[in-house]
Amino acid sequence: MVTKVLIANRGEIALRIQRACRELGIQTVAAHSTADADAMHVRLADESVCIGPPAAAQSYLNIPALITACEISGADAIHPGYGFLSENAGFAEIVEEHGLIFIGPTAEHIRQMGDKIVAKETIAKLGVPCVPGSDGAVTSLEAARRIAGEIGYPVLIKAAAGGGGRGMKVARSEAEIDVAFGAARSEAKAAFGNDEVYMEKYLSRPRHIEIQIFGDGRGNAVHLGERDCSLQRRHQKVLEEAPSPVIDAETRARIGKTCADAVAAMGYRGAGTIEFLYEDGEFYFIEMNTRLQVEHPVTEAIFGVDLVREQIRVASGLPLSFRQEDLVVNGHAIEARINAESLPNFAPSPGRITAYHAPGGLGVRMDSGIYAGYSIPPYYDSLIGKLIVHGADRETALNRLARALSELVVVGVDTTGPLFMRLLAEPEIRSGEYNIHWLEKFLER
Ligand code: MV4
Repeated sequence: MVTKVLIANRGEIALRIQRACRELGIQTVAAHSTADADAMHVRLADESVCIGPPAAAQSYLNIPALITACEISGADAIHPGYGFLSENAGFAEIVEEHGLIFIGPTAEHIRQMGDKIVAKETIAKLGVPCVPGSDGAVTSLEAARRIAGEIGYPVLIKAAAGGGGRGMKVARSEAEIDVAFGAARSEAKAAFGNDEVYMEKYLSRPRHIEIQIFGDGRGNAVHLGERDCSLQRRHQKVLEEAPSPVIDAETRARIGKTCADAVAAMGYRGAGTIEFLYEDGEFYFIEMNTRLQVEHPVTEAIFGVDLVREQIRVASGLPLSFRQEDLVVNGHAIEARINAESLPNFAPSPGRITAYHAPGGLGVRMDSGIYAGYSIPPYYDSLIGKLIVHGADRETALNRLARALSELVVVGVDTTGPLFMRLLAEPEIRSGEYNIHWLEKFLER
């Protein structure tokens, strides 16, 4: 087992990783920027090392500083959390070249899934259903027009280096293909320095359903069901739940097995998420994420497992502590992302928190690094906490979320907390009848 983990992240996820380490008897090192010297995870860590100034490029993304911090502190492993360097194959490679353990998949698997064309080709070959589309990259307007004609309009042009919705363009008819293709390529070039694009049939009203998988790196893998992450705004998830209101046990077992078998065949190590669009009862693969995700706690709640613990175990060469047959869904969980943002525009709201009270009680988990007197720095993501509720069924979880929200107090900055009370009053949220466009339409009214 690793003995000392350097946490190359901040905020609630740094604290989350630290908690798993402490329960395993592993020492922790908080690598932090100057802006995060007062952060809760830094205060609670066994050791801390300042790795640079506030700008992420000079601190949380500063690879030499992180490697040096391991050398100074004697850390033998790095947990990257999510965002920052978590899906940077070059970083994973450098970590290993320095004799350290990267708590995540191999650099090769990260690289493979980072290229969305390679990812789709790899995953399709392993029997996972994909969105109909181009066979690889689309390199000319003529090819784009021909392929769009074959798959049928509307089509979506996506960046190979993309993900998370950047560099995507819809063409609703042949008249739009020229502009869409050109715009997708130039946006991709500007955003990623790579203008390679591919094409898919555009699904007009899908849900976003993702399957949590876990591999031991030795050809064994399990799935931990799905999360429904359809409630998003500008490609930022707002509320996630598990299980999905529209997936039954038989469907979960079938798509779950397809995913687990695929990643087992790859020899995948660690946590991963296979993202699907789900429309008219069919799953269509879109991307695979090779990191721990923000919304992992809803999966932890319904399966009663600690995913960070498992990440550390498999990175240390230990087997997974559960088998597929041990993984049984228990009840329903919902996560509400609490961002320091002002409604209705979701404008960042950094500043000093003067008072804070976290909700608690049965089935309530608040993952946050904030405290009364803490100043939220303006340099990073606005996520300041995640409120996760768990209950025997969806109705219980929804009511528990309302109850927990009524206890949450954050004074000094605005948060997205009040949004969830309004969402919980919506009949389509109560019934689970929403898709990826529902939230943005709701926010327009
Ligand atoms: C799609 C799609 C419709 N059809 N692909 C957006 C982010 C990226 N991960 C994939 N995305 C989409 N891909 C096809 N073929 C619609 C989206 C999409 C979306 C997906 C998930 C959650 C929210 C979304 C919001 C807008 C568009």
